[in-house]
Amino acid sequence: MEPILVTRPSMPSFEEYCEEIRKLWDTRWLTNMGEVHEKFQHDLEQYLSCPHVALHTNGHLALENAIAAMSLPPGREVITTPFTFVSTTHAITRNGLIPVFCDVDPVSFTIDAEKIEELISDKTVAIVPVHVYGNLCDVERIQQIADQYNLKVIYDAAHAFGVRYKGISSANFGNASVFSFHATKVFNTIEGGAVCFRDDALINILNDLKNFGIRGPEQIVAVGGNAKMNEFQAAMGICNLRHLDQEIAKRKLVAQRYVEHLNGVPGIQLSKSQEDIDSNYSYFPVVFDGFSATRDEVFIALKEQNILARKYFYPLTNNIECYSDLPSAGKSSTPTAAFLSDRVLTLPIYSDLNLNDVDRICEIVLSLIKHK
Ligand code: T4K
Repeated sequence: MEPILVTRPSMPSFEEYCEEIRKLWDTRWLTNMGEVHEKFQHDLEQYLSCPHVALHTNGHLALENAIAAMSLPPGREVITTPFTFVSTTHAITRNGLIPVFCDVDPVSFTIDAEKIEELISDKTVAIVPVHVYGNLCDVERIQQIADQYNLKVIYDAAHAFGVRYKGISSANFGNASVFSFHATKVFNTIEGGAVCFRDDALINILNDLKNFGIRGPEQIVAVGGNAKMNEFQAAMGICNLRHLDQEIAKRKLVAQRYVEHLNGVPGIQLSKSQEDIDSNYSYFPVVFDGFSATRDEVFIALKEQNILARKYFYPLTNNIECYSDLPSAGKSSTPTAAFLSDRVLTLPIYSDLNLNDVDRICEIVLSLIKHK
């Protein structure tokens, strides 16, 4: 039997993609902000109702550049969470800043906004919260705190493309929100990412950061790198954007099927839908706490049947070797994140996952219940 992976990229038909890239054989314009790039950027600004989108070659470099664009003095502190893909913590650190780990909320898996203030010191310059699994952070409370203490907010929105809060797209919160368009995301450009923002002053800064600081053939104004999205990536984005709403609707059916089977089972906690938030169902996390089998036993039982769930996010980023010297390193500073990280398993979810396969996955999980 074919393995079932945790995710499977959404793709347009072969013909639709070929149609979109056909013109590149005539123009021979393959990268460096060509026509396809410009069209895709415009399409996204419309879709997200966000005035500015800076396309990037991947989500990680988009996040690094979004943080760099805030011109934060090196050596200062940035409050973030360890319950994330390691990219978040690396992006802060590679900007010469010091991550300070805040615990997460046990229901949303996102930063516990009520624990941020106690971590603010005279060195704090920014908050990098992470929207997790399609759940959004408490964007209103975070903005209040940022305004009160004069802090920048850069959202790692890698999991939140297409998510809306009170009808507002997740692109519009904080000083910048950063998406990943990696193959494994709800919306992909093969690899890719974007910084979304409202402040006009950031346009040139981000363009410089992603294109060597080049403003013209003989004009280099800043120390930038190379993080440009190429035309083939942008073409994939144009195609996938056409189908995104349908893809999310199909994911919702998969998520609902899991809920039908697993909701209310003792020892199994599912992610609760958040008030006023339209999710994108990007991941399906299940917390095994007091279930007949541990998270790792469930993981193995599924693997034996060729079903490859993933432990997103284990290990926590404050528990990996390269961050062990940080003052806030170690699981003990973030007990809720540590608790979740040891117990969470993200089950396979993607738009064309067969509902019969969801039934089978749930059967395997439920077969582990030991009747006394
Ligand atoms: N911030 C957050 C919160 C993130 O989650 C991420 C990325 C980032 C920042 C950085 O954005 P990017 O620079 O990546 O744009 C995967 C993804 O590579 C990564 O993008 C993602 N988060 C992370 C949560 O998951 P791995 O190491 O688990 O990838 P891998 O290769 O094991 O693939 C996962 C599953 O997807 C496998 O079961 C196979 C399947 N797959 C994978 C690829 C690449 C496919 O079916 N097709 C494919 O092409 O990191």
